[in-house]
Amino acid sequence: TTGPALEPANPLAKAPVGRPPRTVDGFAREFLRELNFGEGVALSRSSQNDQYLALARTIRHYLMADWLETARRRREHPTKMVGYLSAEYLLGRQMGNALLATDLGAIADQALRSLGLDLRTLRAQEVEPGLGNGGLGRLAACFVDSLATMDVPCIGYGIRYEYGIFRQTFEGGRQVEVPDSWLSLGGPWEFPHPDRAVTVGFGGSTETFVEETADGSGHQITRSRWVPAWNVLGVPYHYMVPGYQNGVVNTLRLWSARATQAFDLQIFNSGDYATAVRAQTFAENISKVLYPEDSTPQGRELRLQQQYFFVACSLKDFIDRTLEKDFDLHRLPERIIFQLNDTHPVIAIPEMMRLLMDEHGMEWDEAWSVTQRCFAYTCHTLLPEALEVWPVELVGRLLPRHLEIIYRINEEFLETVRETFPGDELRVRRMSIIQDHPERAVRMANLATVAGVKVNGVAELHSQLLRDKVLPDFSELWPDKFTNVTNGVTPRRFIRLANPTLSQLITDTIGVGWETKLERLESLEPYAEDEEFRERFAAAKQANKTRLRELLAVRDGIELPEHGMVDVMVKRLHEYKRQTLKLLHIVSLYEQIISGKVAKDAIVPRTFVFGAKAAPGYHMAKEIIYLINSVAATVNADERVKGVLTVAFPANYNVTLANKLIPAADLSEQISLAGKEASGTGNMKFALNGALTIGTDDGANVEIRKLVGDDNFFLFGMDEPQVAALQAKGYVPSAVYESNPQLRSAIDLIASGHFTGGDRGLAATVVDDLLYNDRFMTLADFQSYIDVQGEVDEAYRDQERWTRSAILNVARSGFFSSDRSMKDYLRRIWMPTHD
Ligand code: CRA
Repeated sequence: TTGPALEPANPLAKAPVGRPPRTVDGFAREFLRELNFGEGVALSRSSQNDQYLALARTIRHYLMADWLETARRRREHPTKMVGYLSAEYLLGRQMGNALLATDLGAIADQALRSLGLDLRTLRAQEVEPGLGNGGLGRLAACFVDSLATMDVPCIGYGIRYEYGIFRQTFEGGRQVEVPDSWLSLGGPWEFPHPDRAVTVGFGGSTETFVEETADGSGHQITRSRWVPAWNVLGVPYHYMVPGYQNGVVNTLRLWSARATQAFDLQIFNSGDYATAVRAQTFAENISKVLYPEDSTPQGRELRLQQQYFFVACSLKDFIDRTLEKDFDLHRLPERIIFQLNDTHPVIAIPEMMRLLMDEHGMEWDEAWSVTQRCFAYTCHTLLPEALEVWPVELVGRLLPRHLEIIYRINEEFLETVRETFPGDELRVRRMSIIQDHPERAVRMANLATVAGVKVNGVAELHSQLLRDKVLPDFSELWPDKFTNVTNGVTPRRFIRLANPTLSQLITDTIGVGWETKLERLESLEPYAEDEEFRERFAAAKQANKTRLRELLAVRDGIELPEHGMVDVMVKRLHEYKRQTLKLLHIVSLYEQIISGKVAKDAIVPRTFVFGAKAAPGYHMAKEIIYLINSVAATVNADERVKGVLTVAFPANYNVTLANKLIPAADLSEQISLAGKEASGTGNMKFALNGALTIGTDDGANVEIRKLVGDDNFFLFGMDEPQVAALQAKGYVPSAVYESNPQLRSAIDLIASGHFTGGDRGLAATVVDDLLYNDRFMTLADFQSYIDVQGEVDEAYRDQERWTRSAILNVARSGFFSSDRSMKDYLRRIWMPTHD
């Protein structure tokens, strides 16, 4: 608990915390002080890690006054806050971002130089916090960045996983996962507060008891209360979320699980040390590791424990610590809106009901009225297997009180459905929060939709399909509940930090300030016709390609050619994203050259770059990775295609690598089957960095194409209605194979074992799936893809035209700033009257 307000006699205590001097000497002194007093080493004896840690803490000092001041301001003038509830935050490295936010880059560089150190080397020491899988986690990181930059009060709540997303290595072309021990060399960006730990219960049972109502009428009501069987502690770790050069620093509060003290005592008394230690480990397991599934969660018990753990800590933290002591909880919706980042935190809904009723004495109707105004739900998927359902048996065992509450919410909800649609029991069954088949389970998306103020999809097409196909009954019942907020990305990290050369050119051309007003990029448009600007733009791209070549040579021992198109497909490995379609394109080009059907100099030299992690248990995805690596090895070693086709698959694609790869790309591959990719956010980063997109009419690609124009976007493949029609008609992939000689040659070459050392079996899993299953219609879109890739080649040959298009992509993509996404959330969901 926080102590009483201090009334110290020493006036120094009232002074604002000091800011270190923003001079080279001041910075150097601060750094040495940290090295000496913080790390306990002399410069001459310090390791690079010591230096990195001291540097991180030095930069932190420059943010501290703003952080404390932001917190004070928010406490003294409380307004409605955003509580962003997300199981993932894929933050990326912190140091570069903190230097940018404080505008200390040049000072730090010179100060370190004066001490014989190199800023770039020290920055490269940082292991990025990979506390997320992919798009959803990175989106959360972009959103908190934007909220700080816009000075919107927000607390990001999540889990401090001890191990984030695994580190990917390749052995013999196969993915091998290595634990990501990102904290092993110290966590200089975090502030642990073990004294502010929160207790969270699990298991046990509920009891009912009779109580007189609070109104003094003498009426009696039956209440329920939860008696958990075991507890864990949630220790908050605070992270700074600095706004961009605006003096605002918000907070990200991530929870770490510890065993409770009662627990330790019990152990001590029982004398059973081994059991005690095992139990301790059991408690701490809850925040041990991030589940590495992107979009397709495996419903594990520990995962539900994680979800409940972090939302229980977060709600308690907000109600007990963030609100004033005597705050009337009936007015809670005036002070908080919790945004549910997908279904992962949806158990917060019954938890809020439990807190309001069982701990704060509200009755059902009051509690429900409050709860219904405190949450909004973002759905991030269209894949039915990604909508989480939790077996009733499991919820009942882990969270018995919550299951009771969910049942009651469902009962009252289904009553409404029956009143609105009398006699329609099929509809009732479809809409029920509890499913009966294949097992009794809680449908978390339905629960979130019933309780939420709003439900939003993450791109226009996705929000439409969400209404029409995923939750049609709900959108019929409550059409106004549904809305769209198209995703966005932070221009600070993904343009300014990732692409300094382009950033400089933009600033030289349209002046400063575009980083926070990204729509201003539109004033670059006329420069597409300016030859000098085009030259500088192309030179920036070339510099980024050189930077990538140098990095991959050192990082992965990969040698890239100096010239030619850089064609990039980076994202999680998933069948619906269709990395195999990209692979078929490469194999087809290769096959046509080695068989003499196409002359080597008839095609534009290309470097194909892949980056993708597969969920460790996703067998097909891992086979695809193996096949990509096999094709890469064969193609790169074949003299007949040397200098024309190069395939690079650097291991361990993460935010750090993205920042180097995306700015170097000429072509962005966004080739999911239409109707499957909810939004995509990589697509936006590429367009903003001047890559042209080859893509289907899917997710946010639709909006990118609308904005950049058809002439500056390579559209191919079926659209969603065509996909649905083909599905309905019956899709036979082998028939496509039989009827298309070019496709046949490519698949036959793979099947022959040409890329797998002559072993046909090694390619069979992928080949057989394409021929006899092909759930995501790769073969159906093959010819269209190949044709449009031909157009890409043609366009690239005219470098002037290509650069013009690339410039227009940048100029017209300002819409995709996450600042704009945040404005949309504010207006449409969080503060509907906000302007
Ligand atoms: N896998 C979608 O698939 C989307 C991000 C962020 C995803 C992407 O198309 O851009 O969310 N969905 O909105 C998801 O995680 C649980 O669902 C993603 O990252």
